[in-house]
Amino acid sequence: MKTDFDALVIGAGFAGLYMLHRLRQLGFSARVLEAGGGIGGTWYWNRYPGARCDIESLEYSYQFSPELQQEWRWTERFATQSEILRYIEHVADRFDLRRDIQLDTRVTAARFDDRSGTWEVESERGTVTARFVIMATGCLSSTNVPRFPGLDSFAGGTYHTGRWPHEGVDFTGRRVAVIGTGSSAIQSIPLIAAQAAHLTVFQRTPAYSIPAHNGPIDPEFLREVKGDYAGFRTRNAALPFGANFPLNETLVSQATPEEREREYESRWQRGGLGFITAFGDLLLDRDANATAADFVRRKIREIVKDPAVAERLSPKQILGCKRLCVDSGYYATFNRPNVTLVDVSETPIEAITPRGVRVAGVVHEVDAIVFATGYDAMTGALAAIDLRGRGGRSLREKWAAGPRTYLGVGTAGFPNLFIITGPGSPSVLSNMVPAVEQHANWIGDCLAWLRAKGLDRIEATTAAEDAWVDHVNEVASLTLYPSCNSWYLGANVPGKPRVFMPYLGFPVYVMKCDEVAANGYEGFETTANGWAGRAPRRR
Ligand code: N01
Repeated sequence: MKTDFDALVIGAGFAGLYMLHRLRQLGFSARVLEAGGGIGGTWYWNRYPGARCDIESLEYSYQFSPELQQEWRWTERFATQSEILRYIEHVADRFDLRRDIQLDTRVTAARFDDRSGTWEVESERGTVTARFVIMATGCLSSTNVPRFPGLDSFAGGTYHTGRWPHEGVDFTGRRVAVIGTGSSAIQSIPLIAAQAAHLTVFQRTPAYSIPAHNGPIDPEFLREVKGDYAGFRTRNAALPFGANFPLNETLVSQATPEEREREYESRWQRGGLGFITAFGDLLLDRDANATAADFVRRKIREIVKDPAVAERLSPKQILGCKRLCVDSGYYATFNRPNVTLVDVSETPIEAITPRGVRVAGVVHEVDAIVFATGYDAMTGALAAIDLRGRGGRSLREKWAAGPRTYLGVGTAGFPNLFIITGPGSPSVLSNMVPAVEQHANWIGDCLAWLRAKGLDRIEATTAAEDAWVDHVNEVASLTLYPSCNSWYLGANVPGKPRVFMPYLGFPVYVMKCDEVAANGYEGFETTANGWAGRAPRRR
């Protein structure tokens, strides 16, 4: 059956844009459907004060075009949201992507037609058909706003960090509540505190945060990277998180207390997420982890003047078990006279009232509430679409007890459906941009292979999927990751099954994907339907 496009890509963030480019290069016809009024995904929506990336700009960027890498000039070590969005807009223009992107088009459903082996994708704007559907819907795009009783009764303004008004919000002279203390809160709190009359932070779990020490990119480092960008990328891809976090393989027990202190201090001074690779066993051994956690708690006590507040800000869980945060002046913000920290770990938020936030019978009066309450991570955006595979099977139902994928890229029962950085792939435990490029390249190669072989249907087998899910769980169980209530486990969303979703180990994962491809897409079943044989379109 003839379809409107060879492939439909859902989402125009980093993943969708590059997928479109790759599909075009391979001669496939494609269209991107995007819910937002602009491109950029995360960087289109997350405009809260202080929003920036906590992976360094030189590596949180595409590598598919050496010219682009050389030309683009990042101004800061950690780029702001607006600079990243400018970069994405530039990429869209430079590679002429916009003509195949349809904005303001929220996909509501997609159905696989068994007979024709094609997909029908539905949005408010009608139905489009394609042989393949590629979900580039993002890992952290479906916002989580807890259902606090009385939420709708609040008289002031409410904002979620991930849906920030484009015109910005002026908090001058206002009393503001921030609920949550994850990465988004930690970035926005210092700026909101500097502007608002008063800021009340509602903290359920304190987070470990490492200073960013952000600033202009060191010109010498920039020269070095640009002198051998490909080498820089290759070296980073070989590291466990696929990012330039220098790996010290020494175990904590092999270092003296002085050596440990020196290592932690130098990582703290360097700033950023590389703190987590200070020793080889920080995410494997509780005692080892405790030494790093103690170091950060000491830093918090040094920065925060009121010992009681410092104690409340000090996390107790395993360091790195919830995603590590990176900040600019977060802990010091609690020294300001206009900032109050309310601990809601033992006494949860009871309700939102017309005038504020009620905890333990006390209403904290505010004029605005910022929900920095995170996302229905990894599965939320997929579950928001009524995806129906073979025989009308629903993805929501299939994943009711937790997501099941093969390599995070395919799922049994859903032929010709690909997921970019889906659950079961390194995704959020890696540098996202190289991770999406790796997936988009792999998917593009797979489609080209199918075409060359005269095949037009591909589906992960249940056996391969079962083995992969077991493997993902087994790897996670060897680490300390499952030990706390993180969004990696879905633990932040009430009722969500507790399953560790990302795959740990970017380099091993890439090898596995390459091996699967080299072995004729081992673990996938392929068939021919009739589309095959058409001459590839070249642009
Ligand atoms: O969300 P989060 P986020 N009552 O889930 C709290 C990426 N990111 O938007 O920990 C009270 O981390 C919740 O408490 P608890 C990054 O991967 C990247 O900050 O569940 N509190 C937590 O404190 C990050 O990890 C950048 O106990 C409630 C907070 O809300 C991910 O996005 C920047 C609550 C949510 O924290 C998500 O970060 C920003 C309730 N009922 C984000 N429900 C970069 O720099 C939830 N909370 C790249």
